[in-house]
Amino acid sequence: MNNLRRKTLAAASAVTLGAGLALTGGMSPAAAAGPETSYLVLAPQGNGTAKAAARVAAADGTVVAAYDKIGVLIVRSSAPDFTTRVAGAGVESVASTAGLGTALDEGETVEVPAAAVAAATGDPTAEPLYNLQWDMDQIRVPQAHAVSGGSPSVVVGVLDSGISSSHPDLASQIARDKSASCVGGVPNTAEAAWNPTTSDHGTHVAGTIAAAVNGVGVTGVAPGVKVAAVKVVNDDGYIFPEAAVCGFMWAAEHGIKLTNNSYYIDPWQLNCRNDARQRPVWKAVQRALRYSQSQGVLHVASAGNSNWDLAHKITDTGSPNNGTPEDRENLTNACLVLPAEAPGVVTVAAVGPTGEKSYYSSYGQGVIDVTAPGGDTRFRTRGAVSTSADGILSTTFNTATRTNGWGYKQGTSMSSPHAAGVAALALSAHPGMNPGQLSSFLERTAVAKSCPSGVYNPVPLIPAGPNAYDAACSGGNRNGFYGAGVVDAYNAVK
Ligand SMILES: [Ca+2]
Ligand SMILES: [Ca+2]
Repeated sequence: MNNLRRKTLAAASAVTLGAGLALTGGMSPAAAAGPETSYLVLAPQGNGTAKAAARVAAADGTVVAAYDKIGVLIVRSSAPDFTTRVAGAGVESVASTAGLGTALDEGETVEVPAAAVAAATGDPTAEPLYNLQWDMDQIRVPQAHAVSGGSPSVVVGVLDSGISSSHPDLASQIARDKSASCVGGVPNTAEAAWNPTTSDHGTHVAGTIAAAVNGVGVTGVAPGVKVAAVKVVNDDGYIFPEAAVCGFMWAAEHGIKLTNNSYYIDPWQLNCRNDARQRPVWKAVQRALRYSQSQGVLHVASAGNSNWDLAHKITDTGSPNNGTPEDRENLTNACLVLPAEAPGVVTVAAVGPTGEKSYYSSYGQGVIDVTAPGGDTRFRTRGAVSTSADGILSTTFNTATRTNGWGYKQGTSMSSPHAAGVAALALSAHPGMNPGQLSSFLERTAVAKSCPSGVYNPVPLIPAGPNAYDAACSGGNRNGFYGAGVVDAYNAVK
């Protein structure tokens, strides 16, 4: 169902792009016959993009963004034969990004009524909704805040669907001068551009990282730090590669030392490095990540909600549920979930209120680095019904009524920002750590958790297919379910 919806939305998106074609000059009549498509054009690294840009123009393409430092051009063209025409000296590779978008796995939001305003005390446990924030107790946020709630010089880039800048728990927390929309691959710093449109996913993520201790609503893991809205999700819920590249480069060039990435490639649209059409996407993302890491940025990413063993993809024999099963035999570990599986990225799994792996959380020995609370609304009834209070409570924005509020969501989308928040506390307490040091510190201060014995299935009553949520954990102190362990806010600052 989800996949069908995503494909439908992708088609709708292409139509919209085509409608914008009339505004673009320089098209020959023949070229204008095709729908406008976005491309990543990679130049050989280290030689600039001038030659590639000239080839793009000659092939009836328009450069909409040039990332010279990594040799990547974001291009739009309606020329049906653009890919073949642009090839030549100065162009290393080219890929259409159509169909390679990533979609947020957005669960339903369960809103709660706004609570009465209480006096701000600086104590997170005094926040009106704190008694619903089991996640903060689990990773020892109150104990951490007795030492430090973080430094305002630390800015966490929230690569997501935007942040509501009018939210009473977030308005004071946003680094507006470091916020932008990267939708389309080009930064747009207008405040309206980086506010939410059709999704409040980013608003929820931002609240987990840094909701204020202000006597209103909830607390974030690191209320003393700032968040930057870096909008990469388009109105259909897709993150196209050019938006992600733009977001990584934006962070690198705006002093953002940490980013949270609660999105992932659709399981049927993995970026396979051994696929000629997808390899340029992998390379462009890899170049942007490497460059940003060289500028001191640590990226934290969600592992995904497919209960997938990411270490053994070839054994995954599931098919797309839209009626077009695909041969999964060729999906080896050459195919990566991006950015979660890119080198140097902190890969985060999820646990529920009991501290056990969330039923949906993907896993994998050697892939998961740490885990964090993401909620598990099914374990309590063994899958029979959903219990929203076992999700993660954070800030919300109702996109229908355009009103701010608080509500529950669950997913590795929610666990990743807990890890990013702890990393932000760590960087506040121990400034100057480079991305590798910070990543190691996050792992070292996590609380190790052993594998459960035998086959794990926390929700046996979910009738979603044979063994839908079975999972096998392997490894010792560091293992496939929990990585180095559950992040710990107090250990990060004490
Ligand atoms: Ca608050
Ligand atoms: Ca990793």
